[in-house]
Amino acid sequence: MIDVHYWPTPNGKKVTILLEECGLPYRIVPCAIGRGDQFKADFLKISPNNRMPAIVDHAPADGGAPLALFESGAIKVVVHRTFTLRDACDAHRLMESSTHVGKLVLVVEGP
Ligand SMILES: N[C@@H](CCC(=O)N[C@@H](CS)C(=O)NCC(=O)O)C(=O)O
Repeated sequence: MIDVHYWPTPNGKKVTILLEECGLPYRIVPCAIGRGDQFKADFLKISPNNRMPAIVDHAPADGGAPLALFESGAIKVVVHRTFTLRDACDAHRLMESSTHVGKLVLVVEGP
């Protein structure tokens, strides 16, 4: 199950809309940006630029350790690839390569 650290803004909805469209299961973890949840230490481990949305996959398909990813563009790449490839993919390689996509998107789009 994927946790989506979320608040109902356009950037948050980009991710949940795609998850809904793909029919992939997920759980919402509220990240109330108005009260400063994005600055909490546990959240900054997931999203070091203190922005939501971010995701944590607690049970990757390859059975490995939990995986975290930030930046809506990178998350959408993972959701799309997961939907396309389902269990045929290596979850760790997918997330690790998408972390680099996330950094690229951060540089291109800004925080
Ligand atoms: N480029 C980021 C932008 C995310 C973003 O700006 N999130 C805002 C809400 S829409 C946020 O978490 N703001 C908290 C803050 O600025 O402290 C993405 O697409 O994920």
